[in-house]
Amino acid sequence: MEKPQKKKNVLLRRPLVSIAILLVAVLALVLGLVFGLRARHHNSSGLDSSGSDFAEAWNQPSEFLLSKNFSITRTPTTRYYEWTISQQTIAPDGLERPMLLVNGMFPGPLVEANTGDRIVVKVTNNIVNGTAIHWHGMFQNGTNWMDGTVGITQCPIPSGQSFTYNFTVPNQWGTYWWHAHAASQYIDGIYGPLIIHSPDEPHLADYQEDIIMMIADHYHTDSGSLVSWYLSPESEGAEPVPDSGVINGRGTFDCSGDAQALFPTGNKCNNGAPMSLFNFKAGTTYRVRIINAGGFADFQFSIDNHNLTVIEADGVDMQPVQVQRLPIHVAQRYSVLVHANQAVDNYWVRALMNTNCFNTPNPALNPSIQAIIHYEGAASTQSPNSTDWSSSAWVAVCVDLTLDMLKPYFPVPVPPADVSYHLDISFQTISKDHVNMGYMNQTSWRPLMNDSTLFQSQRGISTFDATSPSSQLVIPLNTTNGVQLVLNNLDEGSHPFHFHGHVFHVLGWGHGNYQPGVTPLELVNPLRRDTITIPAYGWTVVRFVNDNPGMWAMHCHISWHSESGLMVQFESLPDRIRAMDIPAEMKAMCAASNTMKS
Ligand SMILES: *[C@@H]1O[C@H](CO)[C@@H](O)[C@H](O)[C@H]1NC(C)=O
Ligand SMILES: *[C@@H]1O[C@H](CO)[C@@H](O)[C@H](O)[C@H]1NC(C)=O
Ligand SMILES: *[C@@H]1O[C@H](CO)[C@@H](O)[C@H](O)[C@H]1NC(C)=O
Ligand SMILES: *[C@@H]1O[C@H](CO)[C@@H](O)[C@H](O)[C@H]1NC(C)=O
Ligand SMILES: *[C@@H]1O[C@H](CO)[C@@H](O)[C@H](O)[C@H]1NC(C)=O
Ligand SMILES: *[C@@H]1O[C@H](CO)[C@@H](O)[C@H](O)[C@H]1NC(C)=O
Ligand SMILES: *[C@@H]1O[C@H](CO)[C@@H](O)[C@H](O)[C@H]1NC(C)=O
Ligand SMILES: *[C@@H]1O[C@H](CO)[C@@H](O)[C@H](O)[C@H]1NC(C)=O
Ligand SMILES: *[C@@H]1O[C@H](CO)[C@@H](O)[C@H](O)[C@H]1NC(C)=O
Ligand SMILES: *[C@@H]1O[C@H](CO)[C@@H](O)[C@H](O)[C@H]1NC(C)=O
Ligand SMILES: [Cu+2]
Repeated sequence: MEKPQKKKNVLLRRPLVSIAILLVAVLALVLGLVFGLRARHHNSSGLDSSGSDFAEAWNQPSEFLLSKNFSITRTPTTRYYEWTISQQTIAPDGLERPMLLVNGMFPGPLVEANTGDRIVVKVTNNIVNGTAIHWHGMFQNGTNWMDGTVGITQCPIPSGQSFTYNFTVPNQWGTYWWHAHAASQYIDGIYGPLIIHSPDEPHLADYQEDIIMMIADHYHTDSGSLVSWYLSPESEGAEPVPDSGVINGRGTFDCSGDAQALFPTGNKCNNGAPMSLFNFKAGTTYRVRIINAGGFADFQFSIDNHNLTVIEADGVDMQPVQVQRLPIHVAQRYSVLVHANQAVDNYWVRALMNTNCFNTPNPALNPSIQAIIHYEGAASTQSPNSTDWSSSAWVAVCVDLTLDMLKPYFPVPVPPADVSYHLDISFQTISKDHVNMGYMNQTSWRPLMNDSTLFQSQRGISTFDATSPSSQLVIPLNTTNGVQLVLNNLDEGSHPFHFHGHVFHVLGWGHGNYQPGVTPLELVNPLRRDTITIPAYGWTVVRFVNDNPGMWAMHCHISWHSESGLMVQFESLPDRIRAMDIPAEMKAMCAASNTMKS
């Protein structure tokens, strides 16, 4: 066995573009033979109809305009949902492709609840592969097995079977989302918003309307094929670059042009695919919940002529801060207040992909993903002629807003660190097969196929011995106090790291290696959130309280990177894990689940 070789430079990750294009073309050809039903679109009636003259505009799912009728209360309720996951051919950006959808919808259905409620979702799996649904940002305190993470908290729900997720939300509110956490499946469409309300939200009185904008990159090839390519020598470590993007499931793609060569003529492509449209009333203040549900791209979000006032990040209320352009990386969420204080007209919503952070260009990609804001009373046939904010606000690198900008509304004391761990994030090429894989220290994660580390921990299995080669880097945490993590990114790309079951205090980030004692850490009311971008060749120091028993994943949320191994697990309070009463049916799913089909 040869020693793993550190990736040396940028060049190492540059692929032979021609091979990539050829491969994509072949895949598209194969997939192009598949045709099926069109997705059932969300019911968009009941919206203000004044925008209906936009021949091409698409009224986004009506449930994404949060209903005024939803009662925000302290009285607990159980919210029931029944979902069926199936494969269907739809054309989110005009080009048809098979996608994986919940109840035929893209994005999937809204989950909406109050703090204190119970959420019960019966998931029926009608696709060929096993699946699981993760409730992104939910603490799952006492119900770690409901976290929906394949190989870590459960085995996949086998094809043809159902599983019911059942958990409470006792102490959090804000903007979350749900998505498949089995291989790269969510990239193929299995995602939707998860909104928790509370009468205790500090900004509740500051807006009249509450709407969701889910932005995501979009690929024309199914993610399983893209992962196979990415984790092969051909990619030379360069991630698949999106073909387009969507806002609430809608985007546009130029079917003519050079791109045509990439797609078989049999693949139906509609050049006039409609964009999402949002009706605004002059004088109204909107809470816009922006969710990056994509797999790879970091976006810069803006609305022409309208300032954005950030009031929430990842479910944590923020002191209001005004921006014109908001960087949002994969899996992050923000709420912004938008005051409809401009002339009655039409305006562009812009989600610009930061293509600087891609290794290779995709000539077919228009990185400006757009939607329309239509003021009531404006001409309803004329496309917006508004212009983008000046480029001065553009940030060329893929990093978050600076820490001084994001100050939590409710301070929480930073716990003293009982223990501190240092983890290196890197990509390394194993000489034997020349595949560039993601590593947390010297471990590249692979999911257990017929078991989960949670179940192993419960059985008292200590496979997490650093001396034995393993695809699982599991850090046991016995302390009930604070844990500090120093995350050093040795890679040329930035990585949006998500921690399941927690928000972390973000004490600092910067470029180069973290030098203890040199860069001061912020210990007074630092940012708290569940997904933080670790800068390229940079570091981030976080702290969290280890008060939530379970096996918790912490991983890069770029789907290609988690699939290539950028994942570590924390085994929080092992004694409490042993005492957990995990439903027997979950263990039963492991027996049947060793079946990922292609
Ligand atoms: C769509 O919504 C309208 C108004 O809420 C309702 O009357 C109609 O039955 C719905 N249609 C479908 C297909 O659900
Ligand atoms: C809200 O409730 C009222 C009264 O029950 C009903 O008429 C209206 O259609 C509801 N609106 C929505 C958006 O559901
Ligand atoms: C989890 O629950 C325990 C009580 O069982 C509580 O002490 C702790 O603060 C909770 N943590 C979170 C993150 O909800
Ligand atoms: C959800 O869990 C609660 C608490 O364990 C239980 O009482 C309830 O029956 C469960 N609901 C379903 C539908 O399984
Ligand atoms: C099923 O899973 C395999 C292995 O991950 C993957 O290659 C394949 O594309 C998946 N099939 C579908 C339809 O998602
Ligand atoms: C945006 O904010 C700036 C700075 O506060 C202010 O000067 C400007 O008038 C605002 N623009 C709009 C359209 O509200
Ligand atoms: C769009 O063009 C019209 C006609 O020239 C002009 O009156 C209007 O102000 C423009 N709107 C914006 C947002 O620039
Ligand atoms: C990860 O590797 C670094 C550098 O070798 C080492 O200092 C650190 O202790 C390792 N972390 C863990 C959790 O093993
Ligand atoms: C899981 O599969 C592996 C090999 O595929 C096998 O060695 C192991 O016994 C299986 N474990 C269980 C619990 O079925
Ligand atoms: C954590 O506690 C377990 C017993 O509950 C013990 O076996 C283990 O050594 C402890 N680990 C550490 C790092 O203290
Ligand atoms: Cu990453």
